Amino acid sequence: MKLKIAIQKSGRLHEDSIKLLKECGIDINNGVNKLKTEASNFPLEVFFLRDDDIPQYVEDGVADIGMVGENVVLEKNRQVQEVEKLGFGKCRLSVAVSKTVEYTGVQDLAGLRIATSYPVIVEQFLQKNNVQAEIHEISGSVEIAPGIGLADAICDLVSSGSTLFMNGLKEAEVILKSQAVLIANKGLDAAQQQVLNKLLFRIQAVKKARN
Ligand code: PRT
Ligand code: ZN
Repeated sequence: MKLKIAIQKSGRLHEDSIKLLKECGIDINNGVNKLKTEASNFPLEVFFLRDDDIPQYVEDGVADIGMVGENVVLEKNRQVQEVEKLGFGKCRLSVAVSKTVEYTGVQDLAGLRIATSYPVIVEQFLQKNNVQAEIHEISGSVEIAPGIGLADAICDLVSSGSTLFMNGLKEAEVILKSQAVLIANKGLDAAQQQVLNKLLFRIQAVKKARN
């Protein structure tokens, strides 16, 4: 039996995911454009996927576990369990407004058009705060929406803040602090759970050594 893990195929989490597995002593040869590969010294099969697809694959059991941003896990709202925070891919999901407007609090968002790729999380945030606003779902380049008149505010991932700054925006509300997490299918059998525990033990040791 091999445990199947899904990691990002390319993008911001790809290298850190591979690096973590390597530091766990797991040898994987990740040739370019490969869809999957096997570890040579650990019962692990690695699938390379788009991050957005990882929660569903793990819910469906196509993959048993996965490494993905907490922001994606919450947005996709799939039935998976979060097993461990991985300490990389750290960012904030924040609402930003034009730097020229005075922002005093969440009620200032009432009636605004908010552009985001995270409609589910933003909707939950607005409801929790009893604010009525219009959510415009767009899939990329969210930060240019206010500048072209498409929205009054945005909600997007922020790390250094330089993208917001370059687009004349400022961070108004932090909705979520996110990092990469290890998620698992909820119905793992005993053998799968045993391999997961072994992997988890190593991940925790790597995390400890990094601190
Ligand atoms: O192709 P695929 O669908 O797999 O990848 P993707 O393009 O959807 O995601 P990718 O690779 O951009 O990001 C993967 C994950 O990295 C995200 O889901 C987050 O969990 C995490 N992460 C950490 C970030 C950032 N930091 C980040 N800064 N994801 C995106 N950004 C973007 C942000 O959207 C904005 O455009 O970087 C820009 C802001 O950065 P600063 O430094 O200018 O603030
Ligand atoms: Zn994605």
